[in-house]
Amino acid sequence: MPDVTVVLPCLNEAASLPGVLAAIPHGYTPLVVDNNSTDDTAAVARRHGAEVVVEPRPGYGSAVHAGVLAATTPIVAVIDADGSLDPRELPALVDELDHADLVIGRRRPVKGLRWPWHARLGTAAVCWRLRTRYGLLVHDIAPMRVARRQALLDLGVTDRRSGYPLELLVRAAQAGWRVVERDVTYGPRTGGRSKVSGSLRGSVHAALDFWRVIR
Ligand SMILES: Nc1nc2c(ncn2[C@@H]2O[C@H](COP(=O)(O)OP(=O)(O)OP(=O)(O)O)[C@@H](O)[C@H]2O)c(=O)[nH]1
Ligand SMILES: [Mg+2]
Repeated sequence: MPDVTVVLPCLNEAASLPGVLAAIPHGYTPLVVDNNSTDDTAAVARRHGAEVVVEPRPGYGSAVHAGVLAATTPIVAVIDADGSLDPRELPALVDELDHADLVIGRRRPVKGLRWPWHARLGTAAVCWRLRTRYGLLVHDIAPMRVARRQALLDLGVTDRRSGYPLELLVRAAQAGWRVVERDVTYGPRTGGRSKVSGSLRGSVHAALDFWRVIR
């Protein structure tokens, strides 16, 4: 059984967390990074058996980085805490680490999923750039990913906002990492409110962050 920490960056995800934590594979360690939530995220996480790390610096990348730093296992996984991705699909990604340095999920929407057109278009544009400029054969922006912890830290990703996963991909390409993409199921968030694609502010921030990394 590989030793894996599942980092869950959270900003007000108390509603979705119980279901997400219940789906963490047996033997994997859930680590919730609470990033200034104003709901019960931290208490709910503890009640459902997760370790909680508090990261006051705002931003998705801040939360992810704090989680990877706090993890003590050789392998780390990162997954959204909104219930849209299924932690039960993580072991299949971890298995691929035999022949890869970074294994990322490619979101395949469930039937009828509302996935805003600007989010799809943004993802497609960014991935086209990753393929043509960085030679990475990817079709999604690594919404769910697994890697070896120390190698990930050594890569030195600096973005602390929404650009984190993209910068990770760019640096992985530059470092000659073997990056493997695998289909994962993408459903609706199971509670709480959207911070990125479902919000104008979140979408504009994400687009600016993406552009900074990829231009
Ligand atoms: N720590 C932290 N996490 C964030 C921040 N913004 C988003 N997240 C987390 O990143 C993940 C993705 O954000 P979502 O709000 O689901 O964005 P989305 O997937 O575009 O939108 P939905 O369609 O509602 O799922 C979730 O687990 C959020 O809790 C942030 O500023 N800080
Ligand atoms: Mg989401």
